[in-house]
Amino acid sequence: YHTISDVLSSLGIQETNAAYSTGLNWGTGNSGQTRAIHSPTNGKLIAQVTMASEQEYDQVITTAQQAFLEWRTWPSPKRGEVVRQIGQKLREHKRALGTLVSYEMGKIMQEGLGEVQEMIDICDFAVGLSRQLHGYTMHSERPTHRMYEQYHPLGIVGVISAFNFPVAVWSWNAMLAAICGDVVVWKPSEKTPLTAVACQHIIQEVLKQNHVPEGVFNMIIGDATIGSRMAHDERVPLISATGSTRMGKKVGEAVGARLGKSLLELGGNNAIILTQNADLEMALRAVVFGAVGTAGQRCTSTRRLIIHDSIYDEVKERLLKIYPKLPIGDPLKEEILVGPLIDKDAVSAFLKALDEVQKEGGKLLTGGTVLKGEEFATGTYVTPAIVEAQNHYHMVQEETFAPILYLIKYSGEVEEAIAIQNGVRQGLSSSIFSTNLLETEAFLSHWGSDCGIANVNIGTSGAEIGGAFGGEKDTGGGRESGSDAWRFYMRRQTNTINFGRELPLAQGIRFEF
Ligand code: UN1
Repeated sequence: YHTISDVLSSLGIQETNAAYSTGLNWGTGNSGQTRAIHSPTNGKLIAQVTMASEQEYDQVITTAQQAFLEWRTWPSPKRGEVVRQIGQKLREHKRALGTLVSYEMGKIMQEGLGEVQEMIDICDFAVGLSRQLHGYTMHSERPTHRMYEQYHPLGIVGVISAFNFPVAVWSWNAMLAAICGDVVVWKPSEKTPLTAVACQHIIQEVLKQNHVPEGVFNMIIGDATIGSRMAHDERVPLISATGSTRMGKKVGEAVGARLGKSLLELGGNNAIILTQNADLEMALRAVVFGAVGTAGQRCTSTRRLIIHDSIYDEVKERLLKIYPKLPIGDPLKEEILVGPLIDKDAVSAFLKALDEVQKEGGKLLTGGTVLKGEEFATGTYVTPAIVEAQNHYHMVQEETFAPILYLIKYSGEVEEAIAIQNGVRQGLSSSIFSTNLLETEAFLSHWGSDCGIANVNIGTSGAEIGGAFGGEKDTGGGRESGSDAWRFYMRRQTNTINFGRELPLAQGIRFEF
């Protein structure tokens, strides 16, 4: 593609000013509140969207409710067939959508393509799953009785996604929800609405051709107001939200107050442990990808490096050789490894964190500057930073969504490193590099890493969709994508069937009259 308008027209997008989509139809918005979207890569205006009004929100929810009544009656493999075709469309448009992700969000092209690949992967996964939404059968304590459980569709799933994975997170939720017989109302991040508009365009034809009712895959443009409305809305039994812990607590509270279900995928403060038995070649590749990949804006980004003191100086020296050479710039250029941050607010947060951590005693070893010059005129390009720090520093305890890597030293056994790694409020991803089985197994044991993801000789980011994705503590406890995460998108029903001519009571209770 030569220009972004080539990309848009290859995706069939003429108008970007949509406020909502019901899968088949679009609404242009009547709130009068528009939002201009500028690319963090070059500051150019790429789209103008309109915030959906309260009335439009209600309209979408009503359409979704209607759609659910029909969609839930479709056999799951038939719903899977629709998802299969969506996967095919994503394959066709992988390059265009990946480019748009890169342009709107700022992640490098390789990662933009990777994100679309994750969408394709979850489609494949969901198609297979559509034939195996299974429950258990149990033996009854009563004669001529049978017990089993079934999973039934839940209703509307509200999906609140973040800017950093503007489209993949939707697909992890939406494709599972779809085969489960649910309908989806997606509120993309207000920072990256264009890629969401693109997704709705990509699926639209498939939905039409398969006579999927209007309202199964909905998208609504809005800010926190719409998110909050959805969280409080009893018509939405499940809210799946990705974003900061602050946002997640609000959503969880609102959904909890009405006893709805929430699936929260919140902040991480992910660490890699390097023991004296680490293969440093492998480890350094993982550390650098984890720390500067997506410019440090993944929830799985590596934020802390916990290094045994016997190898500390060597690791530090080698990182300090690699960092200054990292190619920073336009993420659409192939040779670039570090793109911009999402916006200037993110840059301020980056600078502020570095400032504060130095006040606490942290030592800035490299990076931490905002790049200047014509190529970087947006003011969103920064040099990834490495800081020597201690785990208890206030800033080290926080998730700063930017490329800052904290080096932390430990000197004892692996247990000491694990205690440091666990010594934060978040619990998303974790990793150890060691070729010593005693160390790696301790890390994976009951008393090892307390995170939802614990890797050995692999970094903290870049999980495959086949596993359940999510974390503990302040990360929110939700699990999305693979394994049996689908169960959360359904309601479980236990059925007991008496095929005899007596009515024995459970627990042997006698009740004669
Ligand atoms: C996120 O940052 O919100 O494991 C998700 C990873 C990716 C997903 C990250 N598969 O880094």
